[in-house]
Amino acid sequence: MAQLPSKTKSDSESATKTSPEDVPPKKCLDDFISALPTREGWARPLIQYKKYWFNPVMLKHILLAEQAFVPRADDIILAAQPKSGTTWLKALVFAIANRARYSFSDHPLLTRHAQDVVPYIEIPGAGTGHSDIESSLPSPRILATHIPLSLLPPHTTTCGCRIVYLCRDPKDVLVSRLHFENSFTKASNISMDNAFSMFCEGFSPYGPLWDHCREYWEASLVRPNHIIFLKYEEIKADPVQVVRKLATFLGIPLTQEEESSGVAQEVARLCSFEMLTSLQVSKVGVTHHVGNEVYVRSSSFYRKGKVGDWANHMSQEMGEKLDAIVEEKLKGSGLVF
Ligand code: PAP
Repeated sequence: MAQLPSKTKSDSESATKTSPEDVPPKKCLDDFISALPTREGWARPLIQYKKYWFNPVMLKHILLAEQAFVPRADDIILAAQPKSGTTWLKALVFAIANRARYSFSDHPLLTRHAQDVVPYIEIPGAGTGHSDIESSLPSPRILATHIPLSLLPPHTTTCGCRIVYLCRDPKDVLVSRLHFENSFTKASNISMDNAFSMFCEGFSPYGPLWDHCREYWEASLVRPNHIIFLKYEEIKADPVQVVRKLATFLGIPLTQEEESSGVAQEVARLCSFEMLTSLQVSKVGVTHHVGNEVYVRSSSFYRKGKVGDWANHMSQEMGEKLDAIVEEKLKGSGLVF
């Protein structure tokens, strides 16, 4: 049972909340970012901005989004700490929101990468990202983000839009992160021990993980009609039930007729790890272009898709240590993993 948070939303947000005045003009962004603390260790150096660590290219786009992104009351925003199952969530929400539009046998998700059907607020390219293209998307938009709640563009949490936040056991996030980092280039060879130490310090892309989760968790308790907090493990345990829950949260609950014809089961099957990884579009090519700055192999978004794979990569003792750190950091919030 969730306890009420010890801090109110306004307390936790005001601690780090950014505002457009804090962000330098576009032409000065590179200088601004290069003056921030930098640390190496992951495949690319990370920059610290207001307690969170970012890839410098991403940080620039987050700051640009801060100035340019205009949220709409009917937006659906999918938020997650990276490697928590964003790809899965994108597929699920896209399929739920468009279920009247597409047949399951001839569905866009069968030919388009799940990452590409929902644009990121902070990642331009592939038709996305705080650009003219994004602002011209028809309502209701489905958008994704890894941006911490306290750094979201102004009014995103208060404009009335719905936010779906997805978190995952931090141990599995770490293992997924390590494999993802080591897949960037052949030269990337970060050890589990190093990744573990960095992660335990809160030093990881969009980390500390616990602050990221805690901000959305606390906001979801304050505004449950606008922010829903999900766990990867919960979707794994009963994807069909989560499809129903998401449809209801989004204001488009499944009808009796849809229940009878098995729509929730069809959505869960279409978005399953087995289905998505069987598709050609998940096996070849690249996705996520930010100019030429960032690209990722399409296949890198799928690895094992399991709960508890951490135990194959770190010792029991390491698992317990990370659990204890996370528990301590989340103390008083009511959020537990
Ligand atoms: P991102 O942060 O780069 O967007 P994200 O999709 O959040 O990645 O996380 C990737 C993880 O979700 C991978 O976990 P793993 O490394 O432990 O295997 C990936 O396998 C998993 N994943 C992607 N799609 C699905 C799915 N349909 N069902 C279950 N897990 C999935």
